[in-house]
Amino acid sequence: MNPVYHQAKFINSSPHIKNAPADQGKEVAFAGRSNAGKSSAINTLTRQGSLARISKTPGRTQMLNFFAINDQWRFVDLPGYGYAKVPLAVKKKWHELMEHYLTHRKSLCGIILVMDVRHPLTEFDWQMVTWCEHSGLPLHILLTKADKLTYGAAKNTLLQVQKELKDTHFPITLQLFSALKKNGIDELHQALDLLFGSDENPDQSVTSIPS
Ligand SMILES: Nc1nc2c(ncn2[C@@H]2O[C@H](COP(=O)(O)OP(=O)(O)O)[C@@H](O)[C@H]2O)c(=O)[nH]1
Ligand SMILES: [Mg+2]
Repeated sequence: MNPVYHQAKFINSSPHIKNAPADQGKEVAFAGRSNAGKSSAINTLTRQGSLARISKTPGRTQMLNFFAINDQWRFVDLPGYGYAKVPLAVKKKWHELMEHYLTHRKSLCGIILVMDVRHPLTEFDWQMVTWCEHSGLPLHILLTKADKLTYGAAKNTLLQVQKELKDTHFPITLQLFSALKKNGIDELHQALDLLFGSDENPDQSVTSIPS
């Protein structure tokens, strides 16, 4: 467990990259289909019940939601994708926004791809895997809602997904997760520590500031 993630604070929401926080330090992005469980995963890993708004209406939140962990590290909750009822124009806009964000954001240091364990590796998930592969971005996959399956079935899915990704040529790690049962938090914290590329935590290097 890394308590640094518990201090995450909301910065802002924006439909454009131009309102994003300054492109410095390091940023980890949470991507995945609408309703996959991105916001719930952020709330669970930060131990903050309503930090990222949990939407019951899929496809509603076409926003980049930024959170500060400390003055160097951020999360961004990316707009969901793959919701069939979204009009074509919205899908096109989403595609442009994502492409722009993923190719231009210098502080982006890794992606957490959130998938519902019952529906892994959709066409959109593969697109994200391909984008990461092209840009050499490390990827960690969360197979969430693991509570919806028996442990054996969830484990089988994990192995199956691992097998399907074996031919990709960049670092991918994956795990089971449940926001409901709060399972997999330690593993997720460790994956985030690796994505942020540091066991040296900027906060821990400052012991105390004399007054
Ligand atoms: N059973 C279960 N439901 C979950 C889990 N994570 C999210 N959900 C539910 O799935 C729905 C979508 O979650 P949300 O976090 O808003 O997904 P997002 O659109 O990817 O941000 C909500 O109704 C959540 O309560 C989980 O681990 N287990
Ligand atoms: Mg959400």
